[in-house]
Amino acid sequence: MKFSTILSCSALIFSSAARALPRGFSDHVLRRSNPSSRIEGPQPQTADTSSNTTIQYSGNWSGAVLVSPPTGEIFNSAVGTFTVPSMPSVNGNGAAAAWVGIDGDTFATAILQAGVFFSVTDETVEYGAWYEWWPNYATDIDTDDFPVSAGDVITVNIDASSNSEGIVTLTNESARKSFVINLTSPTKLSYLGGQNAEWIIEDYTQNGGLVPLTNWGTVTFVNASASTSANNTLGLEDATIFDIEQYNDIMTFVTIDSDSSVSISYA
Ligand SMILES: *[C@@H]1O[C@H](CO)[C@@H](O)[C@H](O)[C@H]1NC(C)=O
Ligand SMILES: *[C@@H]1O[C@H](CO)[C@@H](O)[C@H](O)[C@H]1NC(C)=O
Ligand SMILES: *[C@@H]1O[C@H](CO)[C@@H](O)[C@H](O)[C@H]1NC(C)=O
Ligand SMILES: *[C@@H]1O[C@H](CO)[C@@H](O)[C@H](O)[C@H]1NC(C)=O
Ligand SMILES: *[C@@H]1O[C@H](CO)[C@@H](O)[C@H](O)[C@H]1NC(C)=O
Ligand SMILES: CC(=O)N[C@H]1CO[C@H](CO)[C@@H](O)[C@@H]1O
Repeated sequence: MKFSTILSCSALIFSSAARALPRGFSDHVLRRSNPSSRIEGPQPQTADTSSNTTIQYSGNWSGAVLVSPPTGEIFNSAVGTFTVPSMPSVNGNGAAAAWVGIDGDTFATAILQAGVFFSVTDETVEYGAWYEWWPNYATDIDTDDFPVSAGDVITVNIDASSNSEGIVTLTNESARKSFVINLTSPTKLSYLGGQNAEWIIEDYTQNGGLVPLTNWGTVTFVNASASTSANNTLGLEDATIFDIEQYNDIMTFVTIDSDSSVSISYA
């Protein structure tokens, strides 16, 4: 696990010394967001025939993915805003994570991503912000520094300054507080390709196993877009919809509401 310098920002000053051991690590909770595990072969037919949107099934990911940048360009940023959901049901333990990222679908050797996890244990809901450059584990952001609760409006900015460096910014729009961190690729094998940009709710891995998926109701990413090396800004119009399918059950329902918005529901 690599530690990077932490930018101070207008509202919050973080001390790297104070964060030498993030809370998640001291608790031995190792979370990891994974590349999409696309499910190929015969697929259930739930496609909305009134549009030409492509639907793809995954064991892990639901949401919207821009599967490739325009020819000759690469994605170098992705942004989106969502409201942290209140869990509609706390019966049964489970979890999920909402995040914005670059790569990890067809470009499977890297993901630069950040977001919020929500986890239900014994009828208690826990939220936390995190960032990750896959294949590293997610790093939990100390909740004393960046508390997350249901109803918070969070903007996630993922900026790749090069294929091996990136800046992750999470902003609490309600409080105008930001958390900013510069990250570097954990290995030479995890340089970014800039081939995918995505807005996802994921069934993530914790301590080596997939968490049971919790019911988050609906999460809508708004003001969602990705930018490219040629300064093009792309919306979600041509995005591929991803639904989570496990054991032949489709667990999610995803709609692209507009060029800047995707809604992801637990089905
Ligand atoms: C973070 O990255 C930006 C852009 O590359 C750079 O301007 C800034 O100095 C970096 N900050 C730190 C603390 O390294
Ligand atoms: C779907 O694609 C066909 C062929 O390209 C086109 O004629 C039609 O207008 C498209 N439908 C929508 C809803 O975009
Ligand atoms: C966001 O702001 C709201 C309102 O000030 C506050 O209750 C909440 O704890 C903040 N969350 C974060 C992540 O800063
Ligand atoms: C989306 O962007 C518009 C225009 O910048 C802004 O007015 C609005 O507050 C944003 N929505 C959210 C939920 O942040
Ligand atoms: C993109 O925009 C930045 C900032 O305006 C500019 O410095 C850069 O040259 C532009 N790149 C291209 C490929 O147009
Ligand atoms: C259920 C499922 O498909 N889990 C997958 C999540 O993603 C990782 C990495 O791609 C796979 O190893 C898991 O099998």
